[in-house]
Amino acid sequence: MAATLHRLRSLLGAALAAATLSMACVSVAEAAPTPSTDGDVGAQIVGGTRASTSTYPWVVYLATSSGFQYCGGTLVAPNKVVTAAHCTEGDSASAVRVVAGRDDKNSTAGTTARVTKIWIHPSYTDATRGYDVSVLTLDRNLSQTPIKFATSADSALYTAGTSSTILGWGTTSSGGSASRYLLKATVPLTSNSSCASSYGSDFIASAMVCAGYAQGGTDTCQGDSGGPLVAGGKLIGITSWGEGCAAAGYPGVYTRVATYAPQIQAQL
Ligand code: 4AZ
Repeated sequence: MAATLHRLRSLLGAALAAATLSMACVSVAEAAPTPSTDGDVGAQIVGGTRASTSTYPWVVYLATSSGFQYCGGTLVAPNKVVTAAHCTEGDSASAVRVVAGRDDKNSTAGTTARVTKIWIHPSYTDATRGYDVSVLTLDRNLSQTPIKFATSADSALYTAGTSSTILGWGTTSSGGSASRYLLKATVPLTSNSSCASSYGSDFIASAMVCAGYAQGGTDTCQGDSGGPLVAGGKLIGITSWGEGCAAAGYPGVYTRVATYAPQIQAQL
């Protein structure tokens, strides 16, 4: 199964391949419609709609030094971003940029920060083994408002059926093009037993939480990794992995933030 899992490096790999081919610029713009912010036109993340960083100020994206967006992240303190370990594995801090306050990747809105430190959970090896969490320290305090993250006191937020929000600039279909704009969607959390039925022993309930409709159609996708899963006004998950995107019977899998709250807190 692991060979069919789609993760962030597919997008960064595309960027690096493009650089190798000496393309002057990697265009991430879609020819697709450009629905107005918070409208309901178009089908994006997969099955989502446009959102504004004014409404979700803590959602950020990770970019290469040439500006290519390859992952998401969440501001949890003025100079700290939570993302996925699989987004930062092998990176040097000096190569990573964090972009805040920019809905449209083809704009210069908001702020681009540099990264001075990358912390990766020391037990991380592969997203399907858990520990898919990383904390970035920025070179400045951002003006955007951070969000609180779930702790062991927030177990109620993980109840099956809880309505959660996913956000990102990733692809709008599995293997498709990345979104030019920030997109959002609402998905219900699944039960642990349901997610175990989907993914077998790759699903580790203590380390992960799943979200999506049984019939599929709405999900995070490539390039959304590292971004937020939010419920009850808190960061409860980090976009991590899944079998394709938005497929019936295969919900998205998210790092269970409450499990790693002590390690995250120790980085703040
Ligand atoms: C990715 O590659 C990715 N459908 C993120 C989430 C999911 C699949 C892939 C879940 O970033």
